[in-house]
Amino acid sequence: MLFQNACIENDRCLKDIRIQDGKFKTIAAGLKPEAGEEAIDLGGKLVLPPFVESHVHLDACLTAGDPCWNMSGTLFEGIECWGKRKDKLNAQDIRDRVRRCVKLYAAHGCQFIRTHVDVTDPNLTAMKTILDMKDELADLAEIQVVAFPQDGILSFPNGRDLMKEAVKMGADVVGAIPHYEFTREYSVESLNFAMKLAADNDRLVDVHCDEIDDEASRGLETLACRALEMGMYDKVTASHTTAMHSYNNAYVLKLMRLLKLSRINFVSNPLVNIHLGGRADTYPMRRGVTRIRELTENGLNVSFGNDDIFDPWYPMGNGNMRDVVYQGLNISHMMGYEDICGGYKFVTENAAKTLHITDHYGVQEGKPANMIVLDAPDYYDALNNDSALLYSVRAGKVIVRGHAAKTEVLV
Ligand code: 17E
Ligand code: FE2
Repeated sequence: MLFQNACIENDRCLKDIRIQDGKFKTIAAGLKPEAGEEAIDLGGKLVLPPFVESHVHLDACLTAGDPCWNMSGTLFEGIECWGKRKDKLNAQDIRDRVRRCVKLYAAHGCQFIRTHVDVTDPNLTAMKTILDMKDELADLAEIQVVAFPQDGILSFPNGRDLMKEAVKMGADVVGAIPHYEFTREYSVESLNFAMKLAADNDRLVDVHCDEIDDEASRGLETLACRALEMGMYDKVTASHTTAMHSYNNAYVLKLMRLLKLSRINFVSNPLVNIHLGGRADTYPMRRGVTRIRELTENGLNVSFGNDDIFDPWYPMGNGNMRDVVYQGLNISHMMGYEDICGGYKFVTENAAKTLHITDHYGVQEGKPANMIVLDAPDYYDALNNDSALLYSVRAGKVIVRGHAAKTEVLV
């Protein structure tokens, strides 16, 4: 199969992409279809590697309002609502919602998903079910599962054992939630526990870290310090880090040295962080989004996630990665020309680094033929117009075919 005249990642020198046996065979200018080869002329449309969702809670997806709506818009009321919904979880309910949600992502060109799954459930129903679904969803997306202790590791009965059990069952990544533990001591101990569990079992780490507008929430320094001392480096990810928005600059100056040495990844969830953040403020009202620009300028790897798709924490979401980029760039004052053109990297290569999938990710010869085509000449235009997805190709097969939206002005 041959895709002709592709603008690969904003490159104005158009290329042709030959796919064979599920892989990118040749990427070069001037390729001609061979006898019997299907050819599609893209006419200069934008080709990107597929989008990567680096942070979402699939176990809770599509449950907003069931059994109650989050009226205050706080993280804590979200956790309360989810606690009530958790009682009703069963395998069929999870399977239906997760499949629908992964299809929503697929329809928007997303083929790789890291999902946090709550393990503060003595039955581990969601963990079992979602691990079980990985194979059957593989045609649509590669799913990576985080053992996420929503109610805490030390602050929840048998929290440590549930984490260990989830890892034994096959969770790919170890989570933690230091800012939600009962005490600062528990917070530190929970991070030590999570890091050791990951190191002992050769797993990645992704912590819900300091997701609170409390400038005294300092889980991040502990996490980064352990990542450095244990040589875990970029196997470790700090999600949210919204407290960093409220840290004083003198502290951030000192902290940045450790962060750079630690080489950990960051995930920001711009839509959800601004929605849940600042809820205890009057005016001025904080944004509650981590220091995306500063981290990026210091060479740290930052990606963006949706966090929620229509659930107790966020009442919207349809799997469109464009929205998180648009919101993320706006909130973090990254609206310079170059920032906008390169904005897709927050949901492509940066996220791929966080998930440790770069060995099989990217539009490059020899790699699995996974790519998307957007109805735009470049990413600036795609972002501004929320351009339609024309194709999503996975393992050399077109799995989604889209069409340009058409509106006519009649006067
Ligand atoms: N749980 C949590 O602790 N924080 C979040 N942002 C979500 C769930 C979505
Ligand atoms: Fe989250």
